[in-house]
Amino acid sequence: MDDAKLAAIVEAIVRELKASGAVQPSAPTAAPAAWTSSTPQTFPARPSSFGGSLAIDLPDPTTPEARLTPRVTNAKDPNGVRALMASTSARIGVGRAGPRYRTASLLLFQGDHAVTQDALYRDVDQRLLDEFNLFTVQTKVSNKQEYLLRPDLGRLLNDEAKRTLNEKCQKNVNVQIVVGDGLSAAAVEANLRQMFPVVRQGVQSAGLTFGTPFFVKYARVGVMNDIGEAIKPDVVILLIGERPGLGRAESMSAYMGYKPKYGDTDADRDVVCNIFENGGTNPLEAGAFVVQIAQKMRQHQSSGVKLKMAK
Ligand code: B12
Repeated sequence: MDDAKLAAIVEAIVRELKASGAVQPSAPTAAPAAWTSSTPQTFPARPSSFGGSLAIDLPDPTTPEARLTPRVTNAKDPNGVRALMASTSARIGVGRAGPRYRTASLLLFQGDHAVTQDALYRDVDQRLLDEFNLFTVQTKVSNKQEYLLRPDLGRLLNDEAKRTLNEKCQKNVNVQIVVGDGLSAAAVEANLRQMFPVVRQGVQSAGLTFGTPFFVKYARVGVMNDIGEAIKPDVVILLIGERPGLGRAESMSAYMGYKPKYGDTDADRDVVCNIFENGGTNPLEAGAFVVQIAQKMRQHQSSGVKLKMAK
């Protein structure tokens, strides 16, 4: 369906909703105050691309206040419920409406799900890649849909990528850093700026050679093998977006391997995971940590399970 048809359908639905009184056309109002479950409000109208403006009589379920509002009715210890909710990102204290979720819980769930979809389907901002002079090569995947359906293709560089790496990259380096989109563009955007310079500086001040960095589009972890074969580095560090959790899209991992080659599996790799600020592995610390691991890999000439056995 093309955009014009879609717009016409949406416009018709909006007209119907307005006619039925389900949504009210209105002029913009002041910004909403903090929301609590007991204070129904009308929210400022957003300009609509269909002419006029809409006010949907629902509070934003994703604000910190809304997230931490207990939905349990008649709790014996309301403050206790609040404290428990504040102590975890798990969805607790959601209460119920009969056998179902309350509308606010359902909307929050859907809002968080949308965040994960955005992170997954979006491309990493080209300006960020330019900032670090990362040129792009691609796996054998040709679009996002295929990326999701064919993880095997995301583990293989396409022929052009192999030629490009051969032309542009320094070979036989001590440490090769690679950035991959993986399952979250948001994760790369949230952490690369902090982590990349720490790794580069750490590698260089350890007296090791730092390979020509690049970006792999539609990357899976296993693509490290092809990279190892193409560049022959001692250690590959692949910074890649992790599968987003509900509402948490900015978590990045550093997967690492010693002299990765065809046939290597995850048993030959190590991972520093959950890299994000405020609650995860801080990206600056993660940068220093992966340099240490790279040094250990070189020292013991192994990675993954073999490295664990060697230590
Ligand atoms: C999906 C997932 C899996 C899936 C992978 C299936 C698949 N083909 O995608 C399954 C369920 C098989 C799995 C298994 C394991 N996993 Co896992 N997994 C994850 C998860 C939720 C997301 C990973 C991701 O997004 N990767 C990025 C995408 C782009 O990679 P991908 O190419 O699509 O998939 C590869 C990686 O996910 C990799 N992988 C997955 N888990 C692990 C663990 C290790 C140690 C390594 C080296 C690789 C690896 O395997 C996939 C195939 O190559 C993370 C959580 C997180 N916060 O990252 C945990 C996570 C990475 N897994 C973890 C662990 C411990 C394991 C197991 C060792 C558990 C066990 N005791 O059996 C096994 C090891 C499996 C292996 N491959 O050797 C830990 C790693 C902790 C650490 N720092 O060592 C994490 C961080 C979860 C956690 N918080 O504890 N895992």
